[in-house]
Amino acid sequence: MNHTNSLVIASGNAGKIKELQALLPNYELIPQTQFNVSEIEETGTTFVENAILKARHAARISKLPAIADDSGLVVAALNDAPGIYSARYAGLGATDAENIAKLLHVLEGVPIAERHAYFFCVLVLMRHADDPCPLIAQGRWDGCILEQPSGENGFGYDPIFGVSTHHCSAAELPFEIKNSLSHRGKALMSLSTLLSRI
Ligand code: ITT
Repeated sequence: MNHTNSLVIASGNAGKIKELQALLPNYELIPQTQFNVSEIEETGTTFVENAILKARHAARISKLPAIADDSGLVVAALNDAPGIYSARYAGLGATDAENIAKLLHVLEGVPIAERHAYFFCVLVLMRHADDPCPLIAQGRWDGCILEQPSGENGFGYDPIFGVSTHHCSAAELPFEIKNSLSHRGKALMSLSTLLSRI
């Protein structure tokens, strides 16, 4: 296989991989499983640390440039939880539905005016495992936590993330519209600027 313009994507999340591939049409994103890269424990305390851990691990094992996405939902009324623990909010291996149910439960009775939240995404691109200058980009998408899930598109917390500009949930947005508004789309724009400089 010719690996020019190929990047190993250090993720096991199919929703993320689909969005990132659409946002990076000039690159072929190769899932890390094709190189037998196992999921690494996310021991960092910030999105940046965890994204670096994931990208470095994938680059080390695949011996190719790797890109990682660490992202999550930050809820003001919950002291910024679930944050970096978004994927495992309802426990290790929790499904999206279980994470959503837990979040709705802990926010029960909290009025809409106090349900502000934002998605945050950090993308890290490492040219090799010992890259001393990884490219790091971030993006944020502000919204609120709805009282009930709505919509079928997207993944994760999309059904309960209210998009005030479009008066719907993120899961009701068409794929391209979500990518044009989202934390991931914004991080990718910023990463593309960094890439164009090297
Ligand atoms: P990888 O580490 O393998 O990439 P992961 O799902 O464990 O997959 P994270 O640790 O970065 O990834 O956790 C991100 C979680 O945040 C994800 O599982 C969703 O629950 C949530 N999330 C991130 N971006 C989202 C989006 O665009 N829409 C909905 N939920 C999102």
